[in-house]
Amino acid sequence: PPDVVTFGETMAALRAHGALRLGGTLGLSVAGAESNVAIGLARLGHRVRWAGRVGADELGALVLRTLRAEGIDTGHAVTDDTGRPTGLLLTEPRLGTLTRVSYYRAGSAGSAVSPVDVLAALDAGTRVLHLTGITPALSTSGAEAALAAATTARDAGITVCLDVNYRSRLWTADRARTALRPLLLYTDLLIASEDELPLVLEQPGAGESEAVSRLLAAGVDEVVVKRGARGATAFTADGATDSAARQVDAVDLVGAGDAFVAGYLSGLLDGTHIPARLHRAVTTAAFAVATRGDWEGLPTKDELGLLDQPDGMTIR
Ligand code: KDG
Repeated sequence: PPDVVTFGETMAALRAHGALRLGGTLGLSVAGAESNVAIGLARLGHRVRWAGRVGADELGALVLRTLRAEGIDTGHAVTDDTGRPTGLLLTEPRLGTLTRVSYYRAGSAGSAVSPVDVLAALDAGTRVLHLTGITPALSTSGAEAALAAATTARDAGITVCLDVNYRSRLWTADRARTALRPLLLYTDLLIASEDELPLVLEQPGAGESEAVSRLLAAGVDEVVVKRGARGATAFTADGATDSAARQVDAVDLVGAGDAFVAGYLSGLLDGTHIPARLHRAVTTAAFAVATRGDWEGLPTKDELGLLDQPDGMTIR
């Protein structure tokens, strides 16, 4: 069985070099929060299965080929035969590290992912199910798939990881809260950025420590709060553990959160304690921000130590 099962929408990513409205050349790649995590984990040596839906088109073939090339098991991925296309995402670096994203994903194959698609992928012996708050934002069937997977995983003793991953282009905070709150009942490990925490609270007004206490009291074992360049904190019943971020020159912030999750889950799968999980998470996140693309720059296990090398060094 795989160590980790994940699913969600992976799109074709068209990346501009400057403002989109000026035209010019675009680079073609793929992007999806869950598959970014899958790639990060596979590069670190873990067995990962991705079980989303793609269109029966060339871009769907690109998504599956890319994931397979990264060593991810796509045997349970579904190719939609009803004419829904693979979704598309366009990115433009607009100002420094500020990137603007446009989605072309309404009615996509990925958004039609359903409980039947994903339940088949959850083999006994799987250790972690990774979900993000993007999937429930896509469609009713996506929300049902996330909930069905979480309940089934909980029953099977599989650790459920949920990254809130709020996308304001896809839904409102109120809709997100309504859909994500039920998922929390089955979540063992919750990962959120500071500004996303209120989205998973019944009463959004609470401060961070209050919010975290409520989540832990509601049955979440571990709450990890990401603070970007200021690092991250992991909270459990035993207390809080802080980690600073690794200092790198940021060139592209997209994908940093997914890289962080991959590093954190990798540490968890390797049986390390919280400080080591956080250290690996801030390390993989630093690789993501210091390189272009959502996932292309993620490290293999052998490369994790590269950040400890002096700047400007040549490895011969
Ligand atoms: O986390 C990076 C993702 O945002 C990107 O890969 C695309 O999944 C994506 C989304 O829905 O924004």
